[in-house]
Amino acid sequence: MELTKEQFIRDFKDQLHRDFIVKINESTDEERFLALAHLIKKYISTPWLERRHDLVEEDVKTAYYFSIEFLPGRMLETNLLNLGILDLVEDAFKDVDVDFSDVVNAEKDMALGNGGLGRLAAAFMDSLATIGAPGFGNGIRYKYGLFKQKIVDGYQIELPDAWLGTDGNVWETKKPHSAVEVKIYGKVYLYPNKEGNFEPFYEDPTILRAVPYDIAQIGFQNGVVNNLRLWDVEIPESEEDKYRTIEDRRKIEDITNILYPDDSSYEGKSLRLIQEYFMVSAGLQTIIKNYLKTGKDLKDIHELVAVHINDTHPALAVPEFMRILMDDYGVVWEDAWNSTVKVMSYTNHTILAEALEKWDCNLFKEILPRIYQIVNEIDSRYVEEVSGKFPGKIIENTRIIRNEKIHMANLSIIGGHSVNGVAKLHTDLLISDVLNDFYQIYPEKFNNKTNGIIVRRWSQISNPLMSDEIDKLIGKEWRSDIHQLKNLEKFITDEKVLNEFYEVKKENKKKLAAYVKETQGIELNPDAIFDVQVKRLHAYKRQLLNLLHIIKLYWDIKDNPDIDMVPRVFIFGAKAAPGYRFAKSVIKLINEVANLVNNDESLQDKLKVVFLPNYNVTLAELIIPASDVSEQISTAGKEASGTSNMKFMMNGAITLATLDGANIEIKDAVGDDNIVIFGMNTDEVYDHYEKHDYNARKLYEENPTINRVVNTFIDGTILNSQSEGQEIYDALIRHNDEYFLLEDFESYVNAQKYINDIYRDKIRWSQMALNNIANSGRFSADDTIRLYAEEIWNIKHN
Ligand code: TH1
Repeated sequence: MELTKEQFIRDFKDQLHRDFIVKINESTDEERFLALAHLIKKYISTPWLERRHDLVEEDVKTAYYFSIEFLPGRMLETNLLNLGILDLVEDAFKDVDVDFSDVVNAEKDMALGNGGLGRLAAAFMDSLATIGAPGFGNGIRYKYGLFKQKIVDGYQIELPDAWLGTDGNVWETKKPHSAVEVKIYGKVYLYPNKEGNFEPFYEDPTILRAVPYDIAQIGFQNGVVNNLRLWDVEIPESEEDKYRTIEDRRKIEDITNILYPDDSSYEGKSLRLIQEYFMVSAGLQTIIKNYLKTGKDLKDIHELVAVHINDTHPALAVPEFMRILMDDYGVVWEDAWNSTVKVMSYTNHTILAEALEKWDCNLFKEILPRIYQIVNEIDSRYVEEVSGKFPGKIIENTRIIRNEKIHMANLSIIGGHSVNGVAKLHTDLLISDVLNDFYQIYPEKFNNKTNGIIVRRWSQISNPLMSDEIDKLIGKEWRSDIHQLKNLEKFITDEKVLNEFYEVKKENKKKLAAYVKETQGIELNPDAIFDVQVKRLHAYKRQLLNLLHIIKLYWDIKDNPDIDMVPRVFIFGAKAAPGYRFAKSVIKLINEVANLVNNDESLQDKLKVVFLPNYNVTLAELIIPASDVSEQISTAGKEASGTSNMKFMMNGAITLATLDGANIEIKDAVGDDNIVIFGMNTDEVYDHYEKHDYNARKLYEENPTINRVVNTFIDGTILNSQSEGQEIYDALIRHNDEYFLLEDFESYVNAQKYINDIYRDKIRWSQMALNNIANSGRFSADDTIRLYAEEIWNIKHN
């Protein structure tokens, strides 16, 4: 946008004055942040408003991305960058003597997501606007985001994240006039009407008022502003009489109170099902109403509307779309179904059995009686359609209602025209294994869309030193055309350049070290290898394998204090789902091993272990630029894609990985010499499943290193964690080590030795790092979303 520094300073002072009646030098950082955010909203209000009008008037097909999670983190810098005024504002703040980073730090993370799935949804919002595509988000305005994690005595404690405070979120705009009603519970009777169709009659439903809050999604320097719509619940005025007590009202308000803190798993709680329906119903009602403003026929709605189901949480979009078309607008089943399948598309994000949503029929019927009828009908028509054409077993496996459960993935696949996985390997496994029965029936629906990241956030915003260095070498065009990063390959043998990148990394490590010193009181040596694993805590991600190796190093140094190794700092960040016992025990053990290691002077600072509490997007922005080693060590076949792996490589960290998820594509991008791979591949893992021949106890008994490391959990070496130590020991030995840590252990140890050795060769290491940066452009979410736009939604973009 066109703006001079002087004009900006005037606007900003004016805004502060009007919002808070203060002068700039008397204002707090919080006031400055809010005023700046208000000013941004003012700058974009015209394109934001026009965008919707244009879309309604111009008959442009629009994609609606439904997701139960959105995890944008902070938005101030992204918004300024995308408006093209980040440098100008930083400069202006220097002129008026305000520390810009203090203003940035006044913003709370918008943490309406658990991990990769929510972050991906937020990234796609940015990318949709950036490629100029008409793509809007739909989600829930949770009052509390993902819990704040504190570590007390080594244990995870969860505290509420009251991110809205008393004044709400600065970036949002409430739209009370666009509220709609959503019905749950009650009974539904079908009565035949004059036309011979059935009309539903609701007896005693609970009526909810869904109120939208809109958040602008600003495209990167292109004048486009899309919209993310988050729904909040209220009690409708007409229903006030029914809710006399605080408890009664709370039952309703609870619906949008909390984000379920489970990543890649689910609990069949009725409140979650209500959340899912609430968001989907409110969103779809609005979409259909807006479509009707074009004056077009409802049976052609698929020509202007695409609805995306981000994992199965919004899968009720399928029957709800049918319901609205039929019950509210009188469309006949066949036409409604034809449109629904063409409108809907679905992304699968995991093959873990514990994450696949299945709702108990009785619970479902009680909460969503009309939707239950429709799902039943979809199911029987499906069976009728495929019977005789496919083996009975395939039909049984793919139907929606089975064993008194509603299978949400099956509903999403049958009710849409596209199913995609999120990395090549993941899609291959869907096709060959998990969804193979569906693949036999609908091969044309299957496609891959490898995840991506907002490269701008993970370079320009979070790693300014590296970005300036890149500017010096290849100019600034890469900031808007990420594929130009490839030009860095020219410098791969330029020792001066390599040294400069090494120094940039060291500066970033010092910054992180200062944070660790300040918050944890632990001193870190910036010449040590910073070896990082940050992600949700889950058994399949194998933080425990990392810990086993740390314990091995501990014994190595104890046995041989003169051991020649590059000092190593292991950094963890991980939240565990509050009810996930194993994960919480691993956190406790990491913290106790940290205590053991960090307080043992005989280790001479060769080894440090740091667990950073409350890992979130903002902390990631500090940690990732400071990392040397990126730990991506999940059991092969289990991590659908991973996205932090992409962020690390683009910040010049070396990936230490199994052949899992997008790690495989990172390997393809950088070449075998610029990544460190270890462990079993997916075939080998599956082979164990087939042959039932894995024997963890044997490895434990026969391999002395494994024996000693595992015994460390129960022999009293690690203090204050007896029961956790026993639990982990049991998981590995008595319950046969579900994720094959012990089988991969040796190979992991060797890979770590290799890391140690190449790190000593500063030039070699820096070459690997630079190669990673140069080849990271292919993981841009802008490119990923272009493929969604072209191949799934059929919407236009620039
Ligand atoms: C994650 C996957 O585990 C990860 O591999 C992938 O990169 C990311 O999605 C984005 O595609 C998932 N998160 C969730 C969260 C819930 C349920 C399933 C998944 S899969 C709540």
